Amino acid sequence: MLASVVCLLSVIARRLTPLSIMVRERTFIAVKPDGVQRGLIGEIIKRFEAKGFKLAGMKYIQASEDLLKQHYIDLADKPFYPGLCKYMSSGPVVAMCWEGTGVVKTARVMMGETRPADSKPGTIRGDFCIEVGRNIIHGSDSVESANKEIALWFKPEELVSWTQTNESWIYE
Ligand code: IDP
Ligand code: MG
Repeated sequence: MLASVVCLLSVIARRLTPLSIMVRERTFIAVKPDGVQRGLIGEIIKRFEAKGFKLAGMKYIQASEDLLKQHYIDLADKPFYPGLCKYMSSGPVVAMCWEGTGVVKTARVMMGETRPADSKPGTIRGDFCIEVGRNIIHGSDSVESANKEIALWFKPEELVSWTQTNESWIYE
């Protein structure tokens, strides 16, 4: 019952709200240092862009080990944590915020599994890498971690709200 009321309200809200000002879900994606070194920035961006997701923020930075320690804080007790933070801060990364309906989950599907060997061909990790410690891309694993990661990597003014003119060809 509650679910159908929520569904009805969201349908009404969609009818009343112009597509361009609806805030859709956001996720944090990063091309890791190995992805940058291997010349895969364009290939990765291309997939999200072609899918129909909207770029809300992007920066090219060499992140500090402190930022990476914070970013991967949930993995602090893993044996690979120090090496992971070092690898991630060893060269520039492309940090991005992508927006769209269901983008958190869909981006994870597009990325493939954490272990490239378990990733299907057609996914980013399935197509371009071999080892878990060199898996070229990061993507948030939930809406909650996406919000935390976006706030960690971007100041609010670095995120752009803009109208994607082809939106009505991507969403009904
Ligand atoms: P995810 O990137 O698919 O979300 P997580 O479990 O959150 O995977 O791990 C974060 C990152 O830590 C992985 O993308 C990978 O680079 C690294 N990592 C995970 N497991 C291992 C491991 O067993 N050895 C080395 N690095 C690992
Ligand atoms: Mg993760």
